[in-house]
Amino acid sequence: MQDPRPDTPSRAPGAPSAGARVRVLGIVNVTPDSFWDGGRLSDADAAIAHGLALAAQGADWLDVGGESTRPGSAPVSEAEERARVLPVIEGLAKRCETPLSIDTRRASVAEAALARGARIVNAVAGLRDPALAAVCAAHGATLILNHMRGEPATMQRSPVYEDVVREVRDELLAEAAAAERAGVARERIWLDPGLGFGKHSLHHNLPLLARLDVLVATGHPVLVGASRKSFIGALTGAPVEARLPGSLAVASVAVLAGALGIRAHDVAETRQAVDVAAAIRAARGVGDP
Ligand code: HH2
Repeated sequence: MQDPRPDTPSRAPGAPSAGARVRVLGIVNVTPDSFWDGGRLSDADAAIAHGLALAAQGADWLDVGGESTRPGSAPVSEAEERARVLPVIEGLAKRCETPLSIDTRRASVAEAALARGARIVNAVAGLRDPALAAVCAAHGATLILNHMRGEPATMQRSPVYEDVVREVRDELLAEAAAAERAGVARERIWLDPGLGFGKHSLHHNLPLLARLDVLVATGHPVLVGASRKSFIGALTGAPVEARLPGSLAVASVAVLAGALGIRAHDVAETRQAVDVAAAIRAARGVGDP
């Protein structure tokens, strides 16, 4: 049976239902400088074709971004960001049913994308642009709140936390409450620990994954983006082109901990890993002695 609200998981607050479908967000970066796929999609037509291919591989949502947020990256102008993403959103909205997400820091870009058919806002810098929440509310959009400490240009210099798991949860919950006050329905607000965004490779990213249950226990759906990120390289020595196995390991662990969304470059492989992990999670409690 078709899910009547394909961009919102059906689950009671407090815990993921065992059978909830885990969303795979396929990444469509229309950027010259993203850390893995930068420059591959040279124009809107190439980006649209890539998005359609990811949808065919099993992406539930397509996440279109026009500004790299890799550590050390420089911001792009609003005009440039709009020119990169809006034709792609428009083209994909015409050609496929897969819900589209706009990965942006700017409320103005989110608004323009929603007006052209996007249904989800991936607020990669959270509510640093506070107008983002009202824009989502006005469009009935789903809002992904990603945790970011500092700015991409400098965020990896020396991030400091006393208790990274508690601080990330509390900062995300404060933003979720602000989004609710602006009119976004609670069940449409997703939380993302923001792996690599102002986080030390191992001291911060690993505890956030090991205690993902703390975010899941908030009752908000949780999304995790680890695809090919540098902490996988720090753990394994693998260069970015060889980090798919580590990315699949993180996706599986996150799903077992209750994540309901995984953001990924490699959709076919991630789909399989996520479906297997979700089936194992659903079998908890079956056949207990
Ligand atoms: N990671 C990146 C970008 N957007 N959004 C969410 N919600 N969670 C993430 O972990 C996340 C994100 C960075 O990855 P990528 O888009 O591949 O690279 P770049 O920022 O260099 O474009």
